[in-house]
Amino acid sequence: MLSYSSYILIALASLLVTCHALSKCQEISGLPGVPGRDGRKGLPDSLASNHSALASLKHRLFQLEAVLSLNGKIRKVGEKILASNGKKADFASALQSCEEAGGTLAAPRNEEENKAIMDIVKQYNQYAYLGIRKEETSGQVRSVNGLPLSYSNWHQHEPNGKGDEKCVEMYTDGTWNDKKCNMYRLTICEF
Ligand code: MAN
Ligand code: CA
Repeated sequence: MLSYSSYILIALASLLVTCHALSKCQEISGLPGVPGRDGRKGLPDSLASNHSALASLKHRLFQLEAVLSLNGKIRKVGEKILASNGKKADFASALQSCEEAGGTLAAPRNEEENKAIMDIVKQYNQYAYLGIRKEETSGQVRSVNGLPLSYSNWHQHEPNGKGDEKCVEMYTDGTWNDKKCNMYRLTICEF
């Protein structure tokens, strides 16, 4: 009668023989003490190649972001990327352009984001619509994703438009004004 550990040894031995015969050993080459082909101790080759594929993707993304930032095409702030198509549009069309591109109209959640959006407003020297609007009935100010605002940067005496001005524009000094939604304002999106 063979002991339990003998069965395990026999099973492991036949696995190694089979895998060598079929040249399929990379799946188990990461077993403790069996380095993978690239010498990465304990990491199976399949994981090691995922790791290096991810590392090259990361490097490529870094390069692309660097080029786009250098050319003033994007601004990175925290996890957000901000970008403008340089076009002026009414609020609904501006929002639509951003959503079609996979983002939404930029809505600053803090001073740092507000400053990053202001930099784009200054770059184009055009007031921009923010992704913020007044709720139809209550008039409560919300971001277009429906969240109530926890940050604001109203210009002095704003918002003053009552029911008349349901959208929000950013001035070149970064302050906000409630404004009619049918003006032509710079489109700035966040992704
Ligand atoms: C205009 C509009 C208003 C704004 C005032 C400020 O009337 O842009 O939204 O509040 O100017 O003077
Ligand atoms: Ca106003």
